[in-house]
Amino acid sequence: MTKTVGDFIVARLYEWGVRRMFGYPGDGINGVFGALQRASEKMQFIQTRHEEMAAFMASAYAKFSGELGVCIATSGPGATHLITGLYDARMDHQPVLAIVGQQARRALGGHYQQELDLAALFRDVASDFVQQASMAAQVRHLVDRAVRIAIARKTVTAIILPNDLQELPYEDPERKHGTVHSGPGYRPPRIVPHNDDLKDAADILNEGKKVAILVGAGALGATDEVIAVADRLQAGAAKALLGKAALPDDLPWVTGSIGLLGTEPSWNLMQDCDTLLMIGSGFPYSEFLPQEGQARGIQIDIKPDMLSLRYPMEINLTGDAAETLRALLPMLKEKREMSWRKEIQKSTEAWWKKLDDRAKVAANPVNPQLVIAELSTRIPDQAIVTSDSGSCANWYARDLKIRRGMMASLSGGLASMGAAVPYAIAAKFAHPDRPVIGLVGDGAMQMNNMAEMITVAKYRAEWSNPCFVICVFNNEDLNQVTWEQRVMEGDPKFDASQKIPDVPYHKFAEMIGLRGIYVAKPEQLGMAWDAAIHSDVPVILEVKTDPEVPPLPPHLTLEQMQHLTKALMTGDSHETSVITGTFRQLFSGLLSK
Ligand SMILES: Cc1ncc(C[n+]2csc(CCOP(=O)(O)OP(=O)(O)O)c2C)c(N)n1
Ligand SMILES: [Mg+2]
Repeated sequence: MTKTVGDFIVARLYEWGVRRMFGYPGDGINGVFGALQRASEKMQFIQTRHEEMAAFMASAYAKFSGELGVCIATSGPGATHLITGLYDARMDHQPVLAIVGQQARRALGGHYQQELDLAALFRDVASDFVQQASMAAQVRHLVDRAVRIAIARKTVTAIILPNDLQELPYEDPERKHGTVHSGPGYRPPRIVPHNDDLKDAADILNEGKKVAILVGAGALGATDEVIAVADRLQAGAAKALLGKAALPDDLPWVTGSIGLLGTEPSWNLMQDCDTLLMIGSGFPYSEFLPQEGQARGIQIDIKPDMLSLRYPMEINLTGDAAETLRALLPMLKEKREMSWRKEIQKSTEAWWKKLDDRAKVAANPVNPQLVIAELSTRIPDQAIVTSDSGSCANWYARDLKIRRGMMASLSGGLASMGAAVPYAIAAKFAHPDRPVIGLVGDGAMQMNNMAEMITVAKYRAEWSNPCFVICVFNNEDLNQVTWEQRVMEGDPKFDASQKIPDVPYHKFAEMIGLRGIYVAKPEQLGMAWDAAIHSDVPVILEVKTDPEVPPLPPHLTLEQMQHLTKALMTGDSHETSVITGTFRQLFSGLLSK
């Protein structure tokens, strides 16, 4: 059979190393799906329930595998559905290629059914490269450029394919004027700053008496190097949300997460340091970093546009985190003074103890922090953890103890709801032999994650390690925002927008052939986690959690406290229970600051 444009595209992606793509069909892209069927021994198509989920999976697949993530959808609504997941990849600097269908070339411009201006639609999210093909001889360089740009710049690219073009015979470009002759292949460069610049950075680090390190996603491949540098400088290290797995939490000088979802020792670390070394992080909230002028700053980032963005740095180094730190290490002097690190270790130890105590506070019915505390002691080696946006992201960031060898991620820059299950599915396709655990709020579960459990049921037999647990925090509330409204705006809980229906998530799991476990008593949690982690069928572990346990920043400002008091005094439906009970106990620590 003659090779079609669709066949060529699939074969060229294979040549680039692509082995699977996530998506959903439709007549705008049937020509490529025909090709996928013909190439099914080489290229796996993974069918999701919704195109947004396919794009989240492509983003997470890139995060967990380090390879290009590819998603595919039809014209019109298929293409528009992709957008949120693509922005997730873009905000978190992941290489993702979107392949989308379009109406036939002869119909374009005719207000035709499902005809949208897709190049305009993708112009922002795929601003590095978006092209609509119009000729068979053009698709070779479109694929080569879209893939090379996505992986080299760690960004999103898009190719738009009119449906009639996909079925035409493929032709290589002729050898004549006005043709493009591209080839596949890319070898990433070694990116290390100049020695003189490293030396300048080393001088500052050597002079510092209280060095604080902040790591982000860019440091995920540099664990050994960060540890070596931190030890030599007697530094403490905080972790931005996407850098959670960059350092294990059992190191006594690792202060945990930073920011609104952060910890007290991370706050103290930044407040008291005289030198800040920031590695591979775009952590957005400058108010959690040292005050301008307080600390001398050095930043390492592979993306120059991320430098000196959150704190005015004295030295801005463009480089790969591991390579740069390796080159820097021999220039650093062993610090003899231990008091700064001892201080950090003391406040970190006290903080873990405080978290332990908070998790044990009685709640109605289950304290959400206890869910994570019980997981932390049981989480299997090599596990991959994903979290949704919502209050569980606080517990994930703050309370979950990550060990060496684990991976963890979530929708960071975009902070979108509806990502934890597609992220977990992508983790399984990237590493079928590893246990995967997702943490999801009930609102996020209802949004899209629930439907994606059907995808789990469809593909679970392919995963060699059966451990796949989605833990749903059922608090019948959009809790993160309820607290934000109370604290940031001073508004009482707005039941119309915040309360959500109670749904038996565990029963849904059973209906679709998975296992459901329901916990409404704190003493059942440990056994429930054990059963879920060791189940040979994917599990929804539904826990009835208390919405009145506040997922609040480590240090409330006076203004925020005033807002909160106002909210509680002006008719919050949970006024009584909030002011008494768990709230008071959990707040006692914060209020006394
Ligand atoms: C797509 C999207 N819509 C809205 C938001 C704003 N938002 C952030 S967290 C949250 C509440 C999440 O509720 P739930 O999933 O039940 O988790 P909870 O906070 O109750 O634990 C909302 C509405 C968002 N981040 N993403
Ligand atoms: Mg909720």
